[in-house]
Amino acid sequence: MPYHLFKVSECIPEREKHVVEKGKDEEITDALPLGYLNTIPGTLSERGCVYCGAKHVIGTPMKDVIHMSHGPIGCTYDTWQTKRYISDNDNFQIKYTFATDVKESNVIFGANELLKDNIIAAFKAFPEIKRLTIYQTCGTALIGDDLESIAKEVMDEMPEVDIFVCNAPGFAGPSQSGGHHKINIAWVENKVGTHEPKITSDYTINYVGEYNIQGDQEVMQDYFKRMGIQIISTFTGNGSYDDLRGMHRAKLNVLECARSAEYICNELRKRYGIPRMDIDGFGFKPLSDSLRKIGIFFGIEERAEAIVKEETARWKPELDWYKERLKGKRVCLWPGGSKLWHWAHVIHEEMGVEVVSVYTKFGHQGDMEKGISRCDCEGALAIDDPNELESLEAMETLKPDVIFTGKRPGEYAKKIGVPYINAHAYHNGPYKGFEGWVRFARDIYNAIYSPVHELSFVDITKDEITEENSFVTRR
Ligand code: CFM
Repeated sequence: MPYHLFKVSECIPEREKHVVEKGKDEEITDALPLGYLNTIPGTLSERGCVYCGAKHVIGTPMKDVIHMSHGPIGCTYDTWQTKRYISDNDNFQIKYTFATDVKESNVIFGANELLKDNIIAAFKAFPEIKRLTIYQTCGTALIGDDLESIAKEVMDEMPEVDIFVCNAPGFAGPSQSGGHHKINIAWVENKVGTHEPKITSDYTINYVGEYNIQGDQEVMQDYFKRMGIQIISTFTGNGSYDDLRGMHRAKLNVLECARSAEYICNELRKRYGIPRMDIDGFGFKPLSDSLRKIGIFFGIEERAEAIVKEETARWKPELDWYKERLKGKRVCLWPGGSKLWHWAHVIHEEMGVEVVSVYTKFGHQGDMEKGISRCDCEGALAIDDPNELESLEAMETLKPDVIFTGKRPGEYAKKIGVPYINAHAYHNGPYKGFEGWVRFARDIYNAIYSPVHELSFVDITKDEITEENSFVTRR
């Protein structure tokens, strides 16, 4: 049912349609908040732009590549050393960031030459790297710079290098989700099929929609290897540019984040007949079922079963220890896209917490539908594309014990005494895999039970914590 709570909706009435309360006996589809529409001007959305989705979510986790942003330096600068998609290539892709640093005069006279000079300079500075990606930004898209022709010129002059062009300027859609789509299609269109991988197993997969956040990919890769499966490529965490050009040779696409990467799976199915299998590396039950499914596909179920048995025996007792202590704790589950439905049910089931609110920054309506259906708590608040005021008001009303969200909402949650877990880049991840799931439970436990939160919302130089001024003790 629609939920009229937010102060914001008094001045921006359209926002009201973006918030609902999970009702009793209600058809989920009748009760969805509006989702994945253009951001309403003036609401101060927390979404990322299309360029961000293309480059900073999907492009740059590729590990053996110079990733060049063609635009003003600010578009890429704040990712320098801040992203957490690590790699086994000495983290080259997060250690360095490259931009053409477009200035006013370039906007007037064009920046094609500037781009070419920068590409050549970057290859000279890192002679061991032979692959490069270029990302269009708003500014250079508006002045009409021709990235493809520059890439071609350089490749003609330097035959040992390969360049990928991504035309996904910030304004080209409602959020980062538009950029996911654009880079998926551009990669399959321009690069898949241009490199032949070496096949070493009968069981070959592409591991798709996995970004190696704090090592997720490496944890999952270990299970696949133990099953005798060859990973032709990972799209794109810890992934290699040339491996990703060979995606057409895999027998199965194993898809983790459908929100960001279902497009390339669907294209690979159409163009090369490779089936798509959706899996889930979060949580004991979803992960066990996923490994079994892959096992069944290749006729090697017993190998999956052996891993499930071994890992469950090793990690389940620890998970249960945390579950005992997290039972009934109230959680606001506020991620970006697909973690909403990957987590909504399983954190309740396996960690005992109650999800009192779900939100998504840029998820499509289907993501919200799955999120609400899997959320077990009657009356949970579902919010699409929230802003700071709405989030604050929701927290004041719901009084969660912890929120799972990003750095920006996380920081203001802390100010009102609500502990936060970084749902995007994690605290002490990886969170995927059996071992990762226990790490997640441990981080939640540490967040909730840390005494520091009792000090974070009062002026400790003046005030003493009392029943009245303590948000924590008030609960
Ligand atoms: Fe997929 Fe992601 Fe997510 Fe996403 Fe993201 Fe992310 Fe996310 Mo941050 S690809 S939709 S655009 S699972 S960066 S690794 S954590 S918002 S919920």
